[in-house]
Amino acid sequence: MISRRSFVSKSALALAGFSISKNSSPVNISQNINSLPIVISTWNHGLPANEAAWEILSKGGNSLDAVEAGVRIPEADPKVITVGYGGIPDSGGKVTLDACIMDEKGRAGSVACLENIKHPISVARLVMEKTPHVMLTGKGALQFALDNGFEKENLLTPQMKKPGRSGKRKKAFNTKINIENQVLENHDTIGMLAIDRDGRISGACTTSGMGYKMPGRVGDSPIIGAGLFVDGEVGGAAATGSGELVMKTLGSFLVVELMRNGMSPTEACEEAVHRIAKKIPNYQQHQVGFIALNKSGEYGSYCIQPGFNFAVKTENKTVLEDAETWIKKL
Ligand code: SD4
Repeated sequence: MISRRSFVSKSALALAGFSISKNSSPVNISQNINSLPIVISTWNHGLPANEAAWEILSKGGNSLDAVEAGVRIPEADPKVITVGYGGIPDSGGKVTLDACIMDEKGRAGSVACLENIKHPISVARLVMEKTPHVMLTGKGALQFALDNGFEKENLLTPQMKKPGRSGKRKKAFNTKINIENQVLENHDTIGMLAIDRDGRISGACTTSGMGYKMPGRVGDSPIIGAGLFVDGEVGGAAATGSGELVMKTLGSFLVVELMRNGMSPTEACEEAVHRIAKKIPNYQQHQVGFIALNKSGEYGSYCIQPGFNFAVKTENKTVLEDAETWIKKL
């Protein structure tokens, strides 16, 4: 049965000239809901990240350059302890980074378990642009970065070395993972989606991953289709939260496919969260949040439990919005 919100939204889309398809042909986008350009990104560190992206978008620049420049802001900021430099280490005390990037042509690049490089997103972009591959990991990714002029840096900040943190390290990650209200700092990957003035959509996702994770663990963030997916004909989606849940449901790809078949961004994100709730036992002990942006500039988001917000920037709007949540419905 179709919900009222879904019906209203689909009717509005139909009136706005969208063709709503139940098969896999792309949504026909004939009108912009938000003015372009537009950029959206996860969590409150998305606000300064969006500003950096906007610098490029507002001058008519490419969304690919914009998302890279945008997410480099939290990557370089030691106060953001879940992305890049200053990120929470793994249980062995090492900061290992995951990132990926994708453009409207379906090109994609990714790095996983990368150490000692402050801007994994820029390495991911080079993987996309300079290699025949999509993903490089660990030592190979580091070597590739060094070969391309990146410098080796110590990413473990004094704050992350403090003795008070060793207790947390011992607990590691073995029981329940990323329970938002128990491990407060254990979230905050940045996922960013942008459409430039020419209608090109790109996305980027970068993280130090789950805090105190097992050495070698890779989450959803560098996995194309899980942490991020972009289809130039439809839109894009990005995920944050417990990566394992997103990987098991290929969340971002799912959101984009649902939009292709006529759902609004919010409805698509809700359905992806619903899929997790249906398939994954104990999902209530986790947080997962999705953001999505369709080609028309319409955006939306949805998460498992309260607490997830995302930043939006357009010509007329600079806001942090709370995502709709699933748990309140139980
Ligand atoms: C991961 N999804 O490594 C990342 C962590 C994260 O909000 O986004 N937390 O599983």
